[in-house]
Amino acid sequence: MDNASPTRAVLFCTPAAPALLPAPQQSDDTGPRKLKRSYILTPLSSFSTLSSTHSANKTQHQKWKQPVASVLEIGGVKIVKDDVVRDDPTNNVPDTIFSKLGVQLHRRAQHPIGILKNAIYNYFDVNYSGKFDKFDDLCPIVSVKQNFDDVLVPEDHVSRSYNDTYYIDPETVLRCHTSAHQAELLTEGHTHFLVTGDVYRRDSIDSTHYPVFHQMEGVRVFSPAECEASGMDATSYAAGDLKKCLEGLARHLFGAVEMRWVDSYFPFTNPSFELEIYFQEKWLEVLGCGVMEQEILKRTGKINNVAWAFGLGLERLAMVLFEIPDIRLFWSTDERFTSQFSQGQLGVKFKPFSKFPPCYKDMSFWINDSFTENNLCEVVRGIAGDLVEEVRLIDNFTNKKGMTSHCYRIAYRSMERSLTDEEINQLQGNVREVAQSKLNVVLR
Ligand code: FA5
Ligand code: MG
Repeated sequence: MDNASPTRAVLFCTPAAPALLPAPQQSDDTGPRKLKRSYILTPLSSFSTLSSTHSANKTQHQKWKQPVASVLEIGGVKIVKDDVVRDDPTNNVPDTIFSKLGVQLHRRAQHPIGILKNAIYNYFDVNYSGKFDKFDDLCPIVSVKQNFDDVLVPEDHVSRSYNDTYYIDPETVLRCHTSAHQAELLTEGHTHFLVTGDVYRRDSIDSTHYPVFHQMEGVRVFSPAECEASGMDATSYAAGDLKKCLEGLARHLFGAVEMRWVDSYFPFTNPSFELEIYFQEKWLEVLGCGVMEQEILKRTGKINNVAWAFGLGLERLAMVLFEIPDIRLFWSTDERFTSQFSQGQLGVKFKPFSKFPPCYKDMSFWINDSFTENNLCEVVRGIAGDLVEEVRLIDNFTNKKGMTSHCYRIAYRSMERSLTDEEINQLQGNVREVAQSKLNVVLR
């Protein structure tokens, strides 16, 4: 999964091996942050009550929130809010996340995510003469089996924890990747397909991470005859074809751009790779991919085949393509953002309409064994919504008594207006209060 996320990095990432570029520099996603965490594997009670009582949006900042309907329909499935957001220890879906269900930015032809999706579809249509079946309306509520078991994610894998994934109940989650649909589509007999959808993760907060984002999954199954005709070993053939396909896609989208392949690890592919693009002076991970594990093919009735699969991070690609500096902007309904993009237009570069200064607030506290950064981020998002730009650990020490202190720097910034001191102090006050009461940390 995304190795930028400290929670997932430990299991999903192996050291970098550059292919397209020499002299790898450390990517933003592979820094020391990945080592600093311990994980809780038990359910946390829902933060939904936090977000409703302390939300900044409840006061004067309605603009930042999409309206929350209580019944939605996605792909013909009716979704009732009370079934998704419940005050129950096995449910950790907050209101703020429910409000994103059904928005489907990827199905809006004028939105950067929709424009990008269509450009990728176009690449596949042209290069594979319409062979790839496309799905972009599959329901994001999936079973634990679909999301994890079917793609061979081990029972004790960190991504299954309540700290990383939004659970509706112990058997049902908001999909954390579009790979959740691989097995069902293979079983239905599809051999070339693209699945686009919104995915959900409890994650850190910064300009390239958001708890809801969009992925596009691609799968291509080769017949035994195709592999034989290549004269190569089947896995090398599929891996070579995969890289060629994705490098072609990158050229189609970006023309010349600095990129590099990095060896990686996913439970569902072997070998596995990630592609990084140089953006805003850092290496940005934009996709994961690899040769599908035989076991997945076997279980779906394909015994003599080889396949490749990839999962693209659409926001990350769109940030590079349109020069969008902050991932929160994708959710902006401000006309100064939305009016800059039109259907089919790939060459547009986003013009920042204003740059308001960030306001930083530090917060130090003694942690306990169950403290996690994702839980803190969930508290901060529940209170400040999209007014929070970044939550960063800036100091960490353990005293002689074995007590560990963390200091987090929270950056507040609206992309649309100036925030008043009073407003920020109130947000920070709420964050401190709720961190203390819900996370049981001891403020210093
Ligand atoms: C996966 O989700 C795999 N399912 C991808 C895959 C599919 C691998 C098929 C092999 C075969 P990962 O967690 O790395 O991998 O996420 C894929 C991409 O999603 C990342 O490269 C990144 O571009 C994007 N991404 C991950 N987390 C976030 C986030 N919080 N916000 C925005 N984009 C994200
Ligand atoms: Mg990754």
